[in-house]
Amino acid sequence: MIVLHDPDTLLHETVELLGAKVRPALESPIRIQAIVQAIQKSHHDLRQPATPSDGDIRRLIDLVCLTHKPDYIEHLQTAHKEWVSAGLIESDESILPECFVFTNGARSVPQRPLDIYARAGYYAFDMSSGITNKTFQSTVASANLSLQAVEILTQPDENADTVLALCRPPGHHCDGQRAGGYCYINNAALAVSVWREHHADARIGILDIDFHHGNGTQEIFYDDPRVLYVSIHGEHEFPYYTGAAEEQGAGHGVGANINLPLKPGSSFQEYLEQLEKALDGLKKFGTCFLLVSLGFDTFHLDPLGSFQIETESYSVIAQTIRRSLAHIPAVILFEGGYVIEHLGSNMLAFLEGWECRSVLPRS
Ligand code: Q9C
Ligand code: ZN
Repeated sequence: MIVLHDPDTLLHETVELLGAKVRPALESPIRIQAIVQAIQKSHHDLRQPATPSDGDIRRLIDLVCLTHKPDYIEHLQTAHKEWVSAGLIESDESILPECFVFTNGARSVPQRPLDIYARAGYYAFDMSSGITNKTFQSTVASANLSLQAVEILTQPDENADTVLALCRPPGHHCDGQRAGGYCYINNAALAVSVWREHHADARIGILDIDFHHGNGTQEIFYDDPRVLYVSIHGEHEFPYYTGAAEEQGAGHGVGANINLPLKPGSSFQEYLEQLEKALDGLKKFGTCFLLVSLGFDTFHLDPLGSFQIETESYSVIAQTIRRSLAHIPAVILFEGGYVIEHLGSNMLAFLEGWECRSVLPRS
């Protein structure tokens, strides 16, 4: 498997609230380091994309702005500098929001605040998405991995059918103008935009198997009939206000959104039943390009998850996906997963199953 990693993804390090305490965020650079170490000791083809030129970055940002509002992206790029200049934080500290957009009985549409302090809350929906002096650089590197992964698939001489992008920060929680859940740029949405440059009318499937509902990805494609978003996630868990089975898409996109919530504590057997439904939906949709938002916070020991899934199960999950959607080109995007000591083995187990190295007896 071709695996893409960029050391710039390690630069972003922020804080979050755990209860009333400010702590280093669980979403940390050692997550990627643990996976890279495991990949280096394996047969997989670990690659670092060439440093993008200014023109490459401009193209990346243009593609990102098909999903995200330019003023939001500008905020990610400039807010930290502005907070430091205004004396609100030291340069090694993190921006955290004070006040989120709230309803005032729909008497007016919320406007972008003039106050830079207030803007942090305008462009976020939670406090797990702090901004540091390195956040934008890491976020661009993460997004670039998603772009490069798709580009590799479109090069015939590469002869690859799947690429894994070790994205960090993750992407599935942020929407067009709000960071949240450790996410700033939606890497899956970017991959869709890149694929569409080559195949304008493609029917694209997104299978989200992070423990959490990918509210951002759902939102971005909610009325899009050509992108099927399917998610298996913990019911009534973060981000709390989305992920119900009743959310099935809107407008032309009705039917192109499938939520498969599972009760906290669900077993691997229960998980596989939902996975079969998910794969059924993706096949019926006529998926010709697959994105997998892959999180290992479904692991039984994960501090942010509650499913009973063990390392070997990831081989079965991956093999079930691959056998069901055989020969469809795929990009796997890394999302959550917070048990550092098990991330490497969980990823290797997943890749082993994906490559169908005799995990399940063939039926
Ligand atoms: N403040 C992903 O797995 N809440 N995001 C953390 C402590 C945010 C999860 C609780 C959980 C975000 C990509
Ligand atoms: Zn997650």
